[in-house]
Amino acid sequence: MHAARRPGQGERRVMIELYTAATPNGYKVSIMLEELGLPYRVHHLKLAEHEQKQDWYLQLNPNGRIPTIVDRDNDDFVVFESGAILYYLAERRGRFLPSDARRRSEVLQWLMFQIGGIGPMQGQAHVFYRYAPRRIPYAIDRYQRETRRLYEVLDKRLREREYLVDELSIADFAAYPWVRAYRWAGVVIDDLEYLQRWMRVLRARPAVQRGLDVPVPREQLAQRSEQEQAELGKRII
Ligand SMILES: N[C@@H](CCC(=O)N[C@@H](CS)C(=O)NCC(=O)O)C(=O)O
Repeated sequence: MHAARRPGQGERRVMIELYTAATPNGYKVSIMLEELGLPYRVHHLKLAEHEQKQDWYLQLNPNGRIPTIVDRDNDDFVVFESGAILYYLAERRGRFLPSDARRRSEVLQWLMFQIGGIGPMQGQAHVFYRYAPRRIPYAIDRYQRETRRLYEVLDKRLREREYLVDELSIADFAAYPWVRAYRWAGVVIDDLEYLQRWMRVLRARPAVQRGLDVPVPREQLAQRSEQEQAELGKRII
């Protein structure tokens, strides 16, 4: 329900301001907002132009990265760090985070597995495989192998479950935008049958589809060649 995209349809009151870009950490939050059906306004930060390092933004997010939200319905409360944002929104709306203490802990375990594992490792795979000024085979191999190992942990977990923790949760929304970028990391998943099934289930959700079009429609992103995409990445880091 992303207010900025629907100017002609009678402005809905904005509840959440979302500062984001077309990256996995950004998609986690746009997917969550679409799943919740909350009215939000998108602020697209041009990472390659380092808008995320400007003073006004650092006051919202001292880490100078996306995503960040401002909750207009909670005295303009600011939340940064994608995992903390997912958790905050889940608590506020009472969705995608079970109330039962053990289930809730399981969701947090898998959420943190993504935040502390898949994100950093796959992020470095992207850097060394796509953006580094010189090719360092040890680094490429190290981060691709670690990303693949983490995917195998997910695959094993998903063998007996449709979602990471029985019901769809913020743990799925956190992991999916990263895993779907496996090709960009140069990781092969052909034999990870359960991981692929889980990706198909998530991809089939209309709200996930809408979330992936924020802040730039995917058809527009698809017009960029791999080389153009890599050039943009190089300017960010
Ligand atoms: N731990 C942070 C990581 C955020 C992050 O690394 N965001 C990237 C995009 S996916 C970014 O803003 N990069 C711009 C930069 O490094 O300046 C989170 O989960 O929110």
